[in-house]
Amino acid sequence: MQLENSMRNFDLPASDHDFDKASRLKDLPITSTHWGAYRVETGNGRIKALHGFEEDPDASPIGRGIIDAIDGPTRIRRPSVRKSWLENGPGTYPERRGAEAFVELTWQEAESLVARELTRVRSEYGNRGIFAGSYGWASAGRFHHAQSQIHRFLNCFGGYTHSKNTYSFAAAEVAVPHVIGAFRSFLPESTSWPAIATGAELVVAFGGIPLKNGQINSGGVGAHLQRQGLKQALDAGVEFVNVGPLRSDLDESAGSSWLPIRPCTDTALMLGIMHVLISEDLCDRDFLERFTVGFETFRAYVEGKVDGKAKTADWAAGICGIDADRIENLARRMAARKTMISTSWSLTRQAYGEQPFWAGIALASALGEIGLPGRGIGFGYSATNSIGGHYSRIPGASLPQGANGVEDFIPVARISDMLLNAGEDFDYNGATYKYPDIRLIYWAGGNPFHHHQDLNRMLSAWRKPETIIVHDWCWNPAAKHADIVLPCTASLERDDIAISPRDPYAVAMRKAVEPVGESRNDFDILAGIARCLGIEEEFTGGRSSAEWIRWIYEETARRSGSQGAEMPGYDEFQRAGWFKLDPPAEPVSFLSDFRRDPDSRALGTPSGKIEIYSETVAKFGYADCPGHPTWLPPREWLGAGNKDYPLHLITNQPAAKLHSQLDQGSESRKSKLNGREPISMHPADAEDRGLQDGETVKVFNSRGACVASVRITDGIRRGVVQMATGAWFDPESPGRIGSICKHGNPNVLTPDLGTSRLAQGPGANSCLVDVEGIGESTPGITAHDPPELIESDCRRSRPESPSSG
Ligand SMILES: Nc1nc2c(c(=O)[nH]1)N[C@H]1C(S)=C(S)[C@@H](COP(=O)(O)OP(=O)(O)OC[C@H]3O[C@@H](n4cnc5c(=O)[nH]c(N)nc54)[C@H](O)[C@@H]3O)O[C@H]1N2
Ligand SMILES: Nc1nc2c(c(=O)[nH]1)N[C@H]1C(S)=C(S)[C@@H](COP(=O)(O)OP(=O)(O)OC[C@H]3O[C@@H](n4cnc5c(=O)[nH]c(N)nc54)[C@H](O)[C@@H]3O)O[C@H]1N2
Ligand SMILES: [Mo]
Repeated sequence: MQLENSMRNFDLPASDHDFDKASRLKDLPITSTHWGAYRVETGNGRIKALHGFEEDPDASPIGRGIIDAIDGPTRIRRPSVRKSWLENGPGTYPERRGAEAFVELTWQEAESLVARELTRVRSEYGNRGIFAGSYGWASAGRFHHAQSQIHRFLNCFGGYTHSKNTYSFAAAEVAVPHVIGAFRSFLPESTSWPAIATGAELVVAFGGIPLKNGQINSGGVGAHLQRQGLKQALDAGVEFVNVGPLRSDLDESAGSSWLPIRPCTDTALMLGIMHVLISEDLCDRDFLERFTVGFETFRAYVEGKVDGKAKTADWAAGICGIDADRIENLARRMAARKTMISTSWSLTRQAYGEQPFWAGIALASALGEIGLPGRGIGFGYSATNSIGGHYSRIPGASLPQGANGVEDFIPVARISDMLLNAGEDFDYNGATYKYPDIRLIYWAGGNPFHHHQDLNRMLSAWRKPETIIVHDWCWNPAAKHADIVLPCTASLERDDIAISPRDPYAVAMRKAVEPVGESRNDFDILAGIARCLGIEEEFTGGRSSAEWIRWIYEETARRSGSQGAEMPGYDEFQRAGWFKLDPPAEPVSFLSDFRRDPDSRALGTPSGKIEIYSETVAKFGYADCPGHPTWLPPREWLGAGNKDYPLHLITNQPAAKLHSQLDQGSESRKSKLNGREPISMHPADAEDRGLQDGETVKVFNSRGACVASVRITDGIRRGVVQMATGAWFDPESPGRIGSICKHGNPNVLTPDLGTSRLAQGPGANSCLVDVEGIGESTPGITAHDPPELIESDCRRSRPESPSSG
């Protein structure tokens, strides 16, 4: 059975005979990653194996991907500068970014070069000319966290233009606080799996409960809990409904029913369900009265009093592609049974991505079960490992960032807009702002050539700044498209500490191997540049890495102690290697306090209640985000009748890696088909195009094209195709805008549109394409080849520290 664990303990002994091996593993140094904690086995100065942490019942194989990648050909070994930038100065030949050789410098040269360039840009354009939103997941580890480092460094230098919100769920981050008072701070309060097992009878999961995503938690995972949580609920007899274009979004052995909805139409389905509840008098009127505001305004819209269109099950069926009787049936079952609604984060990453979460909250309110044990609403079960966990959170301290002297910001996914439209206005959450004029981009710990949409548009935006500086450990497309590349260490090459507010484990991450080449910790790179700028003392705070790590632990222990949870002393923690906080006595149910006492535990909304209609949002006057949940047909969806691009492309998270990280490693390479990203397709759509399983195809639309390998499956809705994100961008003609990606990065296809004027979040999942066979003419893949590297004169005459790699 799939649920019985496809990947558990992949390197741990299977039986008691291996007890000796198990206890031996416990003596190995421990580390933590966004995909789990591991015991690290080394030999001859190299990583030999990563073994799942003994506390983890469901260790992720993703970790193995590092073994051949850490010192493989993609590793960046020396500070490197794009040739014509070095020869001709900032701003020259920006169209050669991604297509040119790099000159390898000494650290000393590189540090003073970066310091000079930062100083020049600041004096000519001010600090707001520097963009260091630097979005990205980097690595686990509380101290060597790239964003914390770069932000602290630039704050010491006077500041930088920053970015707000995330690619994960920006639409919810901005919209949901208007509805229930908060969003992100509520995620750790999600109703826990044990509460669902005992309190719910039915879970309706919009976007499913994808266990592949539960492998991950930002900042580190002690023990994976999603598979067990789901199993516990199934064993207790809870029924699951998977509403989504992919059957595999909910474990198929769970016996769940599958409603293969058209992508981007969940709001219409929810409105259809709502209409049934209203017309059959199945709403919980007491709940609506006591705990919400604005239901009557919303109800008038649902009943068609506003636009003359009643949002009946028939109306919804015509939009979402689920039969009206199935919609009615589902609505009645949701009203009759104790129901939990889960809304996948993916629903926010589409045009009008604010609506499905707002509609989901309205629906859960109409059912009247918010705040009851195991019922109500949850945002994204198994989107990451932490959602639905029954555990206590460690109140982790982080590296102090200082204050940013620049107020300018962008909503994170408006980066191309900013670069292409300096000085122009943009809307965001009720106000209007101006895009600053960016001259220098500084990125550490993220990969915009992974995460951003419409990469061809981004390539033209990428030509605007005079200088682009990137810290990374591997020659991924972000590094290849930079001017100055500074090689950082991988997390296994440094001591650190893993603490996340979304996990009960603290892990003493141990340096397992020496840094490859001349790579340095981000902290040391920035300290070196700070020295050239005369701000070293300010940046380091007079502490070494080891002293900072101790400081973070002791500050965390102090906070934890003041909340009544004692943590061991630092030396004891280091000896043991890890520590876990005891779980709370009672399973958590989201908003149970509010339900118990709506007056003293009022929500942070203007009314203190759930705002099904928000006067605040209504007053913003945004046609693309009105004052209550509304069906707004996107430009690209299956109902658009687009004959040129008739297939809806879903670009979801990759199962075998985190985003673009370790794409070059063994686990990710195994997930590819003929070396390229697979594209899943319904048999009927393949037949229409005469395509065979495994065939190489071109996926294309008006924005771009990529090569992929077809995987035929009946586990996908007809008319929908799916490609995971994460394949490194690999243009056939580097530097040329519009060149086909040979490797299958789907962000050459996705639209660069803000979800709405409210949140301006990314809208990747509203994307139409077509697919055709390309026969034998398949271009060779070069995604994982490093650029051409040239040694500088200075390096040749004075080689620095010996290279180990
Ligand atoms: N089409 C489409 N696009 C999407 C999504 C989607 O669903 N569809 N999802 C979006 C989402 S939710 C997200 S969160 C983003 C993720 O986008 P990112 O977070 O930008 O992706 P990562 O590949 O995790 O990039 C992290 C980078 O940090 C580097 N790194 C690791 N450790 C260190 C370190 O210690 N120091 C430094 N300097 N660098 C380090 C890694 O090598 C890697 O290049 O993608 C978004 N993009
Ligand atoms: N293995 C792995 N796990 C990860 C990550 C990773 O890169 N790799 N990334 C992590 C990060 S940063 C994030 S933000 C989370 C994201 O977590 P999610 O947002 O849950 O991730 P996705 O895999 O993009 O989407 C889940 C499913 O939603 C479905 N879906 C897409 N569009 C629609 C729609 O319009 N309607 C419905 N009903 N369903 C739809 C898709 O079939 C998809 O498989 O995942 C985290 N977990
Ligand atoms: Mo994300």
